[in-house]
Amino acid sequence: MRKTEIDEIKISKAIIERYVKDLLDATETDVAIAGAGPAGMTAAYHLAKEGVKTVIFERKLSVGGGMWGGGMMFSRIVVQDGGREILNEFGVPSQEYEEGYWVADAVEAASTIASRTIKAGARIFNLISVEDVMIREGDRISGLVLNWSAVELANLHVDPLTIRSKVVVDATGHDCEICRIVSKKIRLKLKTETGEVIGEKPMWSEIGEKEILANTKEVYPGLIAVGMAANAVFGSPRMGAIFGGMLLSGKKAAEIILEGVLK
Ligand code: 48F
Repeated sequence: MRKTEIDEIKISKAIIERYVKDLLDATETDVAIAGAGPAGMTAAYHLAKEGVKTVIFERKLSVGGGMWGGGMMFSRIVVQDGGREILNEFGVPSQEYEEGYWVADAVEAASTIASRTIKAGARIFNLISVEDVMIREGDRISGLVLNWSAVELANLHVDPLTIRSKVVVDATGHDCEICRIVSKKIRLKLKTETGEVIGEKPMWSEIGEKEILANTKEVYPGLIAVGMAANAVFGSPRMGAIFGGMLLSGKKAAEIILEGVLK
């Protein structure tokens, strides 16, 4: 075994240098995703697996979004047959409760999906919030404007930095924050019925899960909505602690990007 003296300065330099190297590398990427919930991570996994340079920025300390807590802090999630296939792909075990209702451990699901996403080659930066978008080429989202979440939390007046990407994915969940930013700054231009964020409807799991795949699409040139953000921007219901739609939506977003925008 190598005998190494522990030097605090070396530790600091190692952390700073490696982090900055990775962050610099992320300043020009194929796909930039806001939010590391189940939908954002599933999209990133399927993109990275195909060799697409993919970066996720997550506001919180932890990744996994609303998955950890299952339903009302009972940390189990339910998926249907289609969602189970994706859990299987990730290597997350599930048990059939009743026909078509598969139950998985929320902590195992969130941690495994995160691990597989990173191992597939996607980079996740936690503690960074997306506060704006960059628009170029006549009207196309072409990057994200970032700041430390600590800056946001402390309400400090600190200017952000920007990264460039060919495609941006709004995976921010119920608040569909990126769509709201675009809607606020460029009025009546989203590809929704009203041109604005319609907002999610009350709980209806059946319809919410059905509509999420149709809602997973380009909502503004260069901006794809995924997961709960897709239902929120297009005005579909929420669905509660059933997560199949989130996983399927993430996979569909990756397919749209692979087949369309990046071709
Ligand atoms: O909320 P979240 O888990 O979204 P999702 O992947 O899944 C939704 C389900 O969890 C649940 C549901 C199931 O039926 O309805 O709600 O669509 O994950 C969204 C992530 O985005 C982060 C947020 O912290 C969370 O981890 N986030 C939100 N806004 C920003 C952000 C932002 N502006 N910048 C960076 N991260």
